[in-house]
Amino acid sequence: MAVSNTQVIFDNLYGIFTYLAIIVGVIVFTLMAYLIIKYRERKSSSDPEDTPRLGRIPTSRGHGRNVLITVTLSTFLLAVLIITSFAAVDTLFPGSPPNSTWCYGIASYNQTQVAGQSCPRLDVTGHQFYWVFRYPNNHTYTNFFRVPANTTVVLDVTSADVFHDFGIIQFKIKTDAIHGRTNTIWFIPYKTGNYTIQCFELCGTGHVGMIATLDVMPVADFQLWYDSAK
Ligand SMILES: [Cu+2]
Repeated sequence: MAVSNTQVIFDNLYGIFTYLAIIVGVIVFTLMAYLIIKYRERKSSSDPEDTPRLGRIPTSRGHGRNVLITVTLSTFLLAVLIITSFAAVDTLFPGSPPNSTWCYGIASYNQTQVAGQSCPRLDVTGHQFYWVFRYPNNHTYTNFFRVPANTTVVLDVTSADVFHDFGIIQFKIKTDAIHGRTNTIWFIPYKTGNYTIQCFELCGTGHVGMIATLDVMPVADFQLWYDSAK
């Protein structure tokens, strides 16, 4: 079962690349084997009429149709890959994060408006060498944060010092954390449990230990935890 919508988006994209690669690979290698066998050297072989020879201008070999077919197919394949890739990027990094009806009805953390609707929206700050998560109620947590499942979560990521890169491994998303700049990412977690956050930008001697945990909770549990947070 998928753990987040972002995982689904990347898995689908990866699937398209993989299946197209398999189809192209099978066609190319089958054709190659067929041609190698068909045109192999035989005792009776002689060079065809239009074989290039030194000192003779090559004649047209009349393969225009083959060229047209291969160029058309390649263009089609590349168009599919380019369009699906840009569609995925456009979904994950929109100008403004998407809305979610799931955000309704949980009043206490509904403090941030995203295009007319509320979602849990946290400030994430990278430090050498830890992550700080700030909720709309100004409570902060180090190397740990919680969100409700099946809810659009929006993270505004920045850095307090050098370049970091915030990534949630299982969700397959990450973004640079840069001082003086905010990069926004979003996701919908589907499955409760703990997930690993890691820094993906070599940021100093403690970089390797710059690991945090995301705890995805059932909505009601999250509500209780959030309301009791002091
Ligand atoms: Cu770092």
